[in-house]
Amino acid sequence: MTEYTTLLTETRGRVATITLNRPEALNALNSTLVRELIDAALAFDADPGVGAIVLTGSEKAFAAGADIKEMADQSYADMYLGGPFPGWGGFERMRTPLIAAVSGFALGGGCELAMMCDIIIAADTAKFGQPEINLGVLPGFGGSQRLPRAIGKYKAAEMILTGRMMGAEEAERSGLVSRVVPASELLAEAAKTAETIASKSLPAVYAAKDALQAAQEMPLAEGLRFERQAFAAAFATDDQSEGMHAFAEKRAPEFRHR
Ligand code: CO8
Repeated sequence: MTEYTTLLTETRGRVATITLNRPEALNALNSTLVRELIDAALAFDADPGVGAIVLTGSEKAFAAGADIKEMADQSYADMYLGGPFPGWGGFERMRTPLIAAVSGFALGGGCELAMMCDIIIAADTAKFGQPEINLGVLPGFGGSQRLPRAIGKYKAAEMILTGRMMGAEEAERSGLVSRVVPASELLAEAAKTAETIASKSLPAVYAAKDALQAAQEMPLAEGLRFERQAFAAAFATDDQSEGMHAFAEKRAPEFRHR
């Protein structure tokens, strides 16, 4: 297994876990961490033995944002060329479902990283925010686009324009997180969710993730056409046949692709 300086990785069965590990900076996303995160995530994504990935941080911080000290002296051209963080495209196009397990601060790029995941499970201690306005900038990792889609324009505008943080309960009420659990149960709950996903047919999971992504990106009519095609295409897989016959025969399906 590859050794990283800012991450811990492990695989248990079909579930991989990536733990952000820069405790001295509350997991601030510097160029090394981002490069390692993309490498680790893409390696797991390419491994058919991995059916779901849990992404987590420490008890105090999922990630307190992009590394402000590293960014402070960057120019327009530096940032336009990708700043310290080129290569996000690959991360955003991953096919394996990602579950963010968030405890403590998820701020700025940390909140945006969580929003790049498919599911966000939050500890009751989690705090989400886009405080970039306090630094004289605005969200730059997708926050101004994903946050309003998740929680609506007015709440997103309040957070982005004032920099106010949102606690876990408010985040759940607002639709930013999938579920809130006691902090002590966070990793176990995230692992359980990941194991459930990883037990399904991999082609069906990939297609469902694609369709969910389409819902974020396409107008309704186009998204519905995408879904109709994807649904029909599922009938070209042996897992569809197995899944439906197993139901009729009152037994658990034995998916070939998982
Ligand atoms: N960057 C660098 N270092 C950080 C960061 C950060 N984002 N956050 C915390 N740290 C460091 C602190 O400087 C401190 O280091 P040191 O001990 O050397 O002084 C250490 O972590 C511990 O932090 P604090 O002492 O501040 O801990 P507190 O518990 O008092 O406060 C907070 C915790 C509230 C989370 C506080 O640290 C804070 O406000 N952090 C900054 C949050 C922030 O503004 N985040 C947004 C950053 S900008 C961004 O994310 C833009 C993303 C878009 C990039 C697009 C590129 C293309």
